[in-house]
Amino acid sequence: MQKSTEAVATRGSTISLENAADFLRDFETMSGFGATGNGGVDRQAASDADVAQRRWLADRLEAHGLRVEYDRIGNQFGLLELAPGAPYLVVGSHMDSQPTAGKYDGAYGVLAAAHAAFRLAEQWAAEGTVPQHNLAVVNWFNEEGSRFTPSMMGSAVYTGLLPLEAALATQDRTGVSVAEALGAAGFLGQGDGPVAACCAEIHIEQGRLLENAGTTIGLVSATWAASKYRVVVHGDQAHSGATVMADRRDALYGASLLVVAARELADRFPGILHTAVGQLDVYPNSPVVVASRVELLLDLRCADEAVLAEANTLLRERIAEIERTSGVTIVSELSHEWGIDLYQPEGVELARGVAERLGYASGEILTVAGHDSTNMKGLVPTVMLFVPSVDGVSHNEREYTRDDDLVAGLEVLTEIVRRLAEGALSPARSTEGGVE
Ligand code: HGY
Ligand code: MN
Ligand code: MN
Repeated sequence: MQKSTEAVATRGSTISLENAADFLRDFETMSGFGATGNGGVDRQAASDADVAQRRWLADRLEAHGLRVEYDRIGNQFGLLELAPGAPYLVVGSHMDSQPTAGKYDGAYGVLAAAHAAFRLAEQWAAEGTVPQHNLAVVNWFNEEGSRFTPSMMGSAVYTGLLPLEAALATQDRTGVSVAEALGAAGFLGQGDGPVAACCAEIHIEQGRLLENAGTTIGLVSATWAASKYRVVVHGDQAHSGATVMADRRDALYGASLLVVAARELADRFPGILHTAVGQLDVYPNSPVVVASRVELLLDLRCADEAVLAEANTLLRERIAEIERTSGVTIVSELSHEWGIDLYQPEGVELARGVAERLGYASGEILTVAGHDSTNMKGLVPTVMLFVPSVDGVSHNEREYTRDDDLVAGLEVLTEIVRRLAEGALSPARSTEGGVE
């Protein structure tokens, strides 16, 4: 059900017309950072555009009384501390983007979290309410993993899934490390960041299920599993004309067979296995030379862990076959993986109840993409929400979500943040301040 921004903003909810307009104005400003001119953005982690947008966000957070700090891996937090010493509801997403990508992916969730905090700070002050948890609006560092791999880096370090030293030492393709990039921008903080009691994230779906179902709010119940490989195909440099075919060990030919093999795997398990090779570097990449080395990143996503295991086995078998037939040597390293872990069902039910009370059609959905909440749900109770993506387009300048849906998501997130901060998913705090 699509409701106009007017309808959202006037029906006794936490979002007034003015709030909606304020949010959309901020979103317009935010979309100017790294704007590509075709409606998209290019603001990769710790790039000049990412630095500029982070500084803009810090100003907006401080203007609303939130204290801004950065942890050891550059995660940016806006802290609203109303209950001294209490743990935090960490709510937000990421502002970094893929190259020439969409302006909604991640950024929407950070701004919605900030505006939810702005609204609730006002309301709690007016009511004299001290919530059980403090609020930490978060802009996770390097969720996209385009400049520095792996993806979801900042939340992986925060949750202990990735060692800090390894993350800081990671270099981009020009040899600049995460530590150098963050240090130069002044975002290399101290400490581990706020202690989390629970987490929430809202994000565009990046698929077409919500749009097809006419559903406004996606209640994310689990993540598709993922296996991501870094592969190096080794061949032998040779003259592309003079060298007879039988003498060639063509690394680009071997890599090409692997790209096709990945796609054929997806065709073998239609609808539940997605595969792609998104990055490929050829050496020496010269017109009259047979390539001696190709490095590529191969990505498998699957709705069934047994099928993913079978696909990984089939992939290994195909790699061995390609080595035999093309004379290359293929070295593959599983560089990032996660399973089909559930989001806490009580969080899904909380979100369902809020969406229903606010009059939005909602439905359970799996996320195929990974998110920072993918990491956080293993640490604390986490609620993950989607709003529709028009035509399911994402990681593309044509990425688009309607204003009405953005504001609807903001309204639902604000109410969920209120309930989580007031202890909806946490053990009740006893009057002596302990936990019953
Ligand atoms: O890897 C992912 O799915 C996310 O987009 N970083
Ligand atoms: Mn994202
Ligand atoms: Mn993304």
